[in-house]
Amino acid sequence: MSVFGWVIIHQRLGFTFNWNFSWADYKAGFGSIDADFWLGLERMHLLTSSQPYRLRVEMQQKDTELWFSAEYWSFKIGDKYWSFQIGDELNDKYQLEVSGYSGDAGDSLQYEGDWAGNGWFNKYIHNGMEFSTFDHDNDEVNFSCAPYRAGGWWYNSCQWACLTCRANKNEWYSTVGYVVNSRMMIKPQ
Ligand SMILES: [Ca+2]
Repeated sequence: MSVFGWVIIHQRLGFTFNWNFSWADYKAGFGSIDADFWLGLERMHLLTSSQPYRLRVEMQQKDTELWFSAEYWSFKIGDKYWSFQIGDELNDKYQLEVSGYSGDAGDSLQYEGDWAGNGWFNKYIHNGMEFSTFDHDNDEVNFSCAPYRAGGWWYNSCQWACLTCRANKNEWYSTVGYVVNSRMMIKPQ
């Protein structure tokens, strides 16, 4: 579904939906467009590898119910080997590539800091991460983030932002914090 050229790729309405789906489900998509929804990684990849897309993320802060947004001028799913034109599920695990942030939500997909003071710089950057689900661990820690967070996502170690995680891990940590409702949408540049 698209609204004024924006294609909805993710929608979350509260905490009743269980996002803990398999790799095959995240690949194919699930849910319904008027409720909780995931377009599917393969379609995201096919769209964003056919022409340049931008990404808009809208999220409602849990405590205040205020809405915030983040836009990325460039958004691609899976093009690690694009120059060889074989980028796909098999080779790049639906790797996330975003750049060109603007907005009032904070750039939580590219947080490079060391919030815990333990030297874990760059351990929370989602940009460049492969996708992980409970049955496909492609994250950067020695355990598996997805089953622990109860949702598939582009985890690093594990996350600074996640919009498919269980209630007390569903967050856009820079500026917004915990998120109750969210949408991700893309549009050709
Ligand atoms: Ca792991």
